Amino acid sequence: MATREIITLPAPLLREKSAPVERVDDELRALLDDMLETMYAAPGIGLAGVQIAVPRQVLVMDVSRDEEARAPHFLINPKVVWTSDEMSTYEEGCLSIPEYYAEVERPARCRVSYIDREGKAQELEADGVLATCVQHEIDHLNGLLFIDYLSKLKRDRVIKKFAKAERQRATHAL
Ligand code: K1U
Ligand code: ZN
Repeated sequence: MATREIITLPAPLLREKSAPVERVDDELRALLDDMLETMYAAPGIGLAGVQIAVPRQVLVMDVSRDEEARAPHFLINPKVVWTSDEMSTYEEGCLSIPEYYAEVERPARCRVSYIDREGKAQELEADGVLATCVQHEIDHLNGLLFIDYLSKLKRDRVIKKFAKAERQRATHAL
């Protein structure tokens, strides 16, 4: 297992749609293991493949707050098949938008179909932070970021701040 670099705004890849996985094999399982290690090291509660510059439909999550009782989820080709009418608001963060947090409203519960790491079709019924997290991660697979749910004013301010930081990094690297 290894940790990988997490790409951040304004990386254009974050706006790309990820490709479906065709085959679940040892190479894919090694990728999922690296993603989990990267997520734990960050630290975070979720990570999509595209965030480590692998634009394939894979995500990992662990919303258990207890290091002694880890509960990792590995989802391949996930699809939201049902969402509740009831909504809930959660203060979200994103490892690709470091140190920025904002409240986002999403369906409070959802059901997601996916392929597990053994290649078997499964469904996940999620509520609470798991429902928020799985929707946030599936958004990544579609090139969406949580800032897209904010007002244009707030979103543009964040994008501008990260674009400026990137320009400064590029200038100092010269
Ligand atoms: O996808 C990501 O960028 C990871 C993101 C997931 C997420 C967080 C909050 C709401 C929805 C989705 C993160 O993990 S940000 C870091 C974070 O939330 C956290 C870090 C350490 C302890 C607990 C939470
Ligand atoms: Zn994110």
